[in-house]
Amino acid sequence: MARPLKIGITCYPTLGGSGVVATELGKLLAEKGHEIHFITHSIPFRLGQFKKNIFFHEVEVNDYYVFRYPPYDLSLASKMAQVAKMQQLDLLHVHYAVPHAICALLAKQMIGGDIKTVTTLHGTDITVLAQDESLKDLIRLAINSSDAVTAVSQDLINETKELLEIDNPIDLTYNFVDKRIYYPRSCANFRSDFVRDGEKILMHISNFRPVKRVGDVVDIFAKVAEEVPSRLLLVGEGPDLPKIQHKIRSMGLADRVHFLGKQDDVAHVISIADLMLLPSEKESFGLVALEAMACGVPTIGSVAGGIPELVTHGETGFLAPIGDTDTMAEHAITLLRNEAMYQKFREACLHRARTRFCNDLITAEYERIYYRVLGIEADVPQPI
Ligand code: GMT
Repeated sequence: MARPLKIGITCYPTLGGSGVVATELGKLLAEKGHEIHFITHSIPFRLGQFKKNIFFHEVEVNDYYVFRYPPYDLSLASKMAQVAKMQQLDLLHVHYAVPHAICALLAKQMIGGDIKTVTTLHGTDITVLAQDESLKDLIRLAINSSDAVTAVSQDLINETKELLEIDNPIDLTYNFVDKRIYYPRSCANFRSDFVRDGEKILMHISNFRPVKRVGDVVDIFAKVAEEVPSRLLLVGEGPDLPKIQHKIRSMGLADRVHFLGKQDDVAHVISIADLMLLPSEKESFGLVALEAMACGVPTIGSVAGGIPELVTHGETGFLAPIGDTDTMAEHAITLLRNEAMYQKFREACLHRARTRFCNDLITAEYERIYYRVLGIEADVPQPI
């Protein structure tokens, strides 16, 4: 086995799937003996308690009075360079291109090029930000300057190559869940807080941004609730929440919809659901659908972005064109009414999450990429 590595990880530590994936990856790599240095503006919220091989370096921003906007990006780049030098890092792995990949490039230049950089694209850094002409060239530069670039779905790779005219190879590394955390939890008590007499639970978890189309979630639920006694649980917070609350009231659904706000223990919360709804407009991967899959909960969603690579239509869930809430509701009703079919889907979900998207497999894929860019011969064993 090759020597353990010293890796700097930068991500958005306090929000979103990209921060979750980056933090969980760091924890898993540390368990495997690598030394992990998080270089972020605050402690990643999923980091948990003190762990061996994990270090945290806080980026402090200089807010001198002449600055209208304190230069976080410059402080980050300089912290990356400082930590890389002091800790003799082998590489910097940045999650989300903007601004992290550019900061990594700057850091590399500051220390004279003696470090490798890996950039993981997560979705909106390409599908939203790279559409902005003022950022496009910068993102292209960041990608072309990285020693390796990974993306969380084939769809995101295709979109990145097309939009930014990138010819360099991009590695496909799907997101993953830790099978020691994401599995069906027993939750009878918690479930009975929301439902009675065999009612079903439909759930949606997101940051309530327009791309999530939470209005469609409500429309799907309204159609399902006409046919199957059910409740809708909404988890998370975000800009569209007031609009959604208003929609729910005006459709007379208020007594059947529950708002849970932000939740930390996602595996427990998801385990009480019968179906996950993900009708997004854009979704490079859809981590929440994977978390649901690992807890045995099928997803009803749209065919946006990378969702079809994750959710197998007719096996681990059902997909329909974006905005086609009638078809999504029909699929949900079919599945909820047919117990044998539901159990088959549930088994398929558990199997797929444990085999194709498990932590051991994806962590090994990242390790192979690290050793490759460092030019180190390494035989990272393929997990069984
Ligand atoms: O979904 C979001 O708006 C948050 C965003 C993020 O940066 O955390 O999520 C993106 O990255 C996740 C982790 O790779 C993916 O699972 C999400 O699909 C992706 N979101 C979009 O593409 C909209």
